[in-house]
Amino acid sequence: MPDLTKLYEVILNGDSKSAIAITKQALDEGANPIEIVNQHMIPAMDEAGRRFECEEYFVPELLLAARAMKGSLELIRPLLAARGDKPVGRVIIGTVKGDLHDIGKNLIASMLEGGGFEVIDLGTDVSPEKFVQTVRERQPNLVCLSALLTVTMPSMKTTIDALKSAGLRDQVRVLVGGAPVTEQWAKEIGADGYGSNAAAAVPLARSVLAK
Ligand code: B12
Repeated sequence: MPDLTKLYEVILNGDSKSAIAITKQALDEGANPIEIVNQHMIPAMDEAGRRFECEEYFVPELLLAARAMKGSLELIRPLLAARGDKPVGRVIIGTVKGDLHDIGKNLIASMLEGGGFEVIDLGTDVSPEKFVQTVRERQPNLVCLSALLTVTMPSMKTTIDALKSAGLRDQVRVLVGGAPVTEQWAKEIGADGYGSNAAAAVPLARSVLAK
């Protein structure tokens, strides 16, 4: 088994090539994909964020770290998303308007796919109008909104309000998440649930749909 603490270091240093090589070797040798993500990859991104806050890192370093993380995740995603035939529900997911962060959103999408959901991923910087249009066209059971910036959190409320104005709010459950998002915020904006991490996403999605 490769030294996975090295994965943390190479992601933090933005070394995609090494990140992919270590991840591949670890998976080949039977490492648990979720543990690789939670114990080594996410802590590396948290440290990159801390350094950014202290002005030790700037946007280029964040971008390199994100690229290294995404390279590793490409290998892990198919393992999270392996599922059976019959979808248990349809989900529309996206990062809200103004926000370009998609690593966490992609992880949630993979976990939901792995949990048997059909996932329609609208990407990043998704306008309320786009969510409304897709809900109308695709009739999902669940809408998942992600935001990583305090300044884009209000876009979650705007999106929920747009679903209400379009008369679609009663047809779907809405889940919200992302580093600055809280349970309290979810209640304030009228979401049906809040999840703090990828592991919580599937049980949360199932439980809100069962209500
Ligand atoms: C990587 C990164 C970037 C990359 C993003 C690349 C990409 N493709 O995603 C780049 C370089 C582009 C970037 C840009 C910026 N960033 Co940035 N970024 C980060 C960083 C370091 C990591 C984010 C990440 O990927 N984490 C790992 C993933 C796995 O975690 P996650 O996203 O939180 O997701 C998990 C949970 O939150 C949850 N979840 C997420 N979504 C959802 C949805 C649902 C429904 C559920 C249930 C759960 C859920 O589950 C996920 C998995 O466990 C964070 C710091 C941090 N620690 O968060 C800063 C951070 C978010 N960025 C920040 C800032 C300020 C910016 C910029 C404004 C910088 C600038 N001056 O340009 C720009 C904004 C660009 C924009 N318009 O969006 C600040 C935000 C501060 C704030 N409170 O608003 C942070 C916190 C850094 C800091 N400490 O200051 N960034």
